Amino acid sequence: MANILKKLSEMNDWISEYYETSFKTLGDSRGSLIALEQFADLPFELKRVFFIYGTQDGVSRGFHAHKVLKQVLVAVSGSCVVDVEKNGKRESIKLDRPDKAIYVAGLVWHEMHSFSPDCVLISCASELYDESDYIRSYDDFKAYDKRFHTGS
Ligand code: T46
Repeated sequence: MANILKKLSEMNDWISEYYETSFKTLGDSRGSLIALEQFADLPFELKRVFFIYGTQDGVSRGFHAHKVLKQVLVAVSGSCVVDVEKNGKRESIKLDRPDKAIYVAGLVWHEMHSFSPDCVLISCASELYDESDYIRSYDDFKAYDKRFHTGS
């Protein structure tokens, strides 16, 4: 475990975090357009895009952290709330505009809830799908998070 944590720590050293971000909207009389380019708007090489939609009323999703994967989440339609937790601090961020997003690095616990019926939540991700990158146990996440921050 120590070796894995050292590697994760090195890989995530300056990006192991989350933050709100916004995209430049290109618009004219016809309407709006947002373009996302890797490295410019997404702080990583883009390897996968997936979207969540048709979420049933009262459903919450997520409940995991990733070891390595980084992603940018944006509700291109409707709204939802993303709870993020890192280093013992938990925050709720509402995504309700196509130009508002959250960057979520590895080792950040995240839960999504309060989906509006028309919500389409898009994730631009830095990795291909790999179940072994998921930390789905909250207790395991707390152990990773504690060791990541204390180094022990
Ligand atoms: C994340 C949040 C924001 C695949 O086979 N390929 C994929 O690319 C994805 C994303 C999922 N799956 C499978 C894995 C599960 O059997 O689809 C099923 C549902 O995935 P999951 O329960 O992980 O969905 P969420 O909404 O809890 O989490 C998803 C992403 O999996 C995750 O990476 O960060 O959205």
